[in-house]
Amino acid sequence: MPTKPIKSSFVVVANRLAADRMVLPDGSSDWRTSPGGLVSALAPVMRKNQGAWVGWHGAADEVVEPFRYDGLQLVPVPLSSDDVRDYYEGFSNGTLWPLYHDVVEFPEFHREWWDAYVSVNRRFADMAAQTAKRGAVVWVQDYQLQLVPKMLREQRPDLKIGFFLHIPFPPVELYQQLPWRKEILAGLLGADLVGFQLPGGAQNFVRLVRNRLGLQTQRDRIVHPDGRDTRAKAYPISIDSRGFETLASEQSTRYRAEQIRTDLGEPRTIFLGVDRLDYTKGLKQRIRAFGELFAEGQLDPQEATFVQVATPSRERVEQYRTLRDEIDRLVGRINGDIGTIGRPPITYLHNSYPREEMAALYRAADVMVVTPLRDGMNLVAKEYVACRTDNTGALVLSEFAGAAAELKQAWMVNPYDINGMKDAVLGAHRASSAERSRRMRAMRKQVFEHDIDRWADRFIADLTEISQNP
Ligand code: GDG
Repeated sequence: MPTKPIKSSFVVVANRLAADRMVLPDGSSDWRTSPGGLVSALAPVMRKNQGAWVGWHGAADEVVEPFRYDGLQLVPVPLSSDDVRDYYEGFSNGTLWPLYHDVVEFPEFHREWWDAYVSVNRRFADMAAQTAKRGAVVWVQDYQLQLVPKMLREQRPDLKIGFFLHIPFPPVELYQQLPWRKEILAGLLGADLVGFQLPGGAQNFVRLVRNRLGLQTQRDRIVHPDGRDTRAKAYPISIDSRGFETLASEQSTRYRAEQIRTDLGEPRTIFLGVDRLDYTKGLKQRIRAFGELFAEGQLDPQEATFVQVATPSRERVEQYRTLRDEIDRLVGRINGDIGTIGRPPITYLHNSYPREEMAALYRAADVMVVTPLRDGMNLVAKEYVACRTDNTGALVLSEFAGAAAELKQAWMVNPYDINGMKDAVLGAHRASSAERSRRMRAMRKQVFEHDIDRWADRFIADLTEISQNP
C-alpha cells in the first residue's frame, strides 16, 4: 500500500530491498519479507526507530513508490535493464566480485560498467539523503554501493554513516589492478565506520589508504585532512542461531530429515554441500574430490552419498553459465562411471528450497562440506552448526572462508589441495562420535554466543559512539 515517505532516524541502504516482489498466479503482485538474516537482524532496530530500507525491488524498468510493509518503511530504487546489465551484472559481479575474491576468475574492466556504477550509486545516495532525518544513522551494505558513503556525506554531513562489506577486502597487490581504485577508496572513506568480516580486510584497507591516498593512519583509525576520522574494524557476521535451532528441533523438521535419509536409500553417511552456484565456492574441486574417493573405493556408494544443493545464481553472467555446464558434466560423468541403479554417488540439486527444507537437510547430514576458494564469511557453515541440536555431525571447512577464524574445531582444508581435501573428508567421516561431539560442542558455543543480533548491536553501538566522539 503506497504511503507518503517518512523521514527516518535509522536507514539501511542495500542493493536489494528487504522485501521481494512476487507475481501471483492471477498476474497481480505482492511482497514477501526477504528470508535473509540481515533483514531479521535489523528489523527490530528498524521498527523501534521507524527505520527505512532503501534498495532495488528486483524488477527492472519499474518505478515503485515508497511504501510500508511489515512495520518497515521500504524505499525502492528503480534500475533500468541497462543498469542491471552494467552496474549489477557488469561492474558489481563481473569486475568487483572476482577481484575481491582473490581473482579466482578474471575480473573484466569496462569503462561503461564503471560509469553505470557511479550513476546508480548516486541514485542510491540521493534516495538515502531524502529518507534520512537530521543526524540519522545510515548503514550502507556491501560491494555494490561503495561510492554511496562519500556521495551521501557531501549532501548530508550531519549523518552518522556506516558501511559493511560482506565479501573479502583484497590484498593491496590485487586491489591495485582496479583502474578506479582511488575513487572507491574515497567513496568508502565517506563513512565514519567501515566494517569488514575479518581483521585482515580492515588492515588491507588501512594500508591502501595510507599508501595510495597518503592519509595518516593509526591502527584502525584514518585521519582526514579536515580532522574527521574513519575507523576500519572487523565485525564477523553471523546468523539467527536460536531461530535455526528452533526450526531444526521441530517435529516436522525431524520427520523430514528422516524422510530425506529414506529417500536417499538409507545410506550410513550423508555428506552435504549447500552453496549458491558460484565459482568462489569451490564446487568443482569438491565434486572432483568426492569423485576420486568413490572411484578409489575409499567411500562406498552403497554406504555413503554426497548431496550437493547448488542454488541458481547470476544466471545471465557468462562465467556462471559456463560453471553450471562444467558441473553438470562433472557430476554426470561421476554418476555414470560409478553409480548403480538407485545408488548414484552424487545427488545434485540445482534448485532453491524453503528454509524448513534447508534445516531438514542440515539435520540429515552427517558431514557438512564447505570448501570455498574464497568467502567473506560463509553462513551455511554456521547454520549447520546451529542445527546440530544433539552435538552430532562434523564440519569440513575451507581455511579460506571467513568462518574458519571462528569455527576452529572444523576439519580444515585447503580446497586447492585435492588430496588434502580427501583426507579431511575421510578424517571427519571416520572420527569417533566422542571426537565429533567434542568439536561440535565448541563450535555451537561460538555460534550461539556470537549471533546476528550481537553483530548488528556491536556495529551500531560503535558507529554511534565514533560519530559522537570524533
Ligand atoms: C555473502 C558472502 C557472507 C542458500 N541456498 C538456499 C538458501 N541459501 C542461504 C543459506 C545462507 C545464504 O543463502 C548463503 O550465505 P553464504 O554466507 O553462504 O554465502 P553468500 O550468498 O555468498 O553471501 C558470504 C554473506 O554474504 C553474509 O555476509 O557470509 O561470505 O559471499 O543463509 O542458507 N536459503 C534457502 N534456500 C536455498 O535454496 N532458503
